[in-house]
Amino acid sequence: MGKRNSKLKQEEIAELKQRTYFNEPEIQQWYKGFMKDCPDGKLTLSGFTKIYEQFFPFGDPSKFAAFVFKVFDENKDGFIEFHEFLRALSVTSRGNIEEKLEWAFRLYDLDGDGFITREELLDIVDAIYKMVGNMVKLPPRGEYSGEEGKEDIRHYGHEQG
Ligand SMILES: [Ca+2]
Ligand SMILES: [Ca+2]
Repeated sequence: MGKRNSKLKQEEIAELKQRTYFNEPEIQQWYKGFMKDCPDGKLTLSGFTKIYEQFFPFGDPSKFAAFVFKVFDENKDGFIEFHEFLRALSVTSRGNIEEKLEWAFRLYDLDGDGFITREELLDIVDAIYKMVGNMVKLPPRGEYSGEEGKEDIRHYGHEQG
């Protein structure tokens, strides 16, 4: 039957155990899932973005997904290989506070120069807003004022007219 050999080698498992907080059954489990979604062992940016789209169906997560993709893709070859995937997962889910902060810093430091500038921060906030923007409910009528409210009313008017 299946042509492809989708088993991890023993030395790969040993290395992953050393470099992540996962044990062997967990590594095998994640590997199975990863290879199911990416049979060639490489997750592309568009595949990665699709995962985000499942979680944020009402927003546009493509910009944010591209930023996160860059942090996952440690060797910068344009793909997330399984070991990169698992390491990022390990840090973000089980890493200690320093590891998590370092990971977040790499995400926010978009050009990787070791500093987070105001522009980079704004870019991230913009990406997050695009991703979740449409899920954020407006406060009840009367509590908001200004342009946003007017904008909504105008759109409503157009739809009705
Ligand atoms: Ca890579
Ligand atoms: Ca920077």
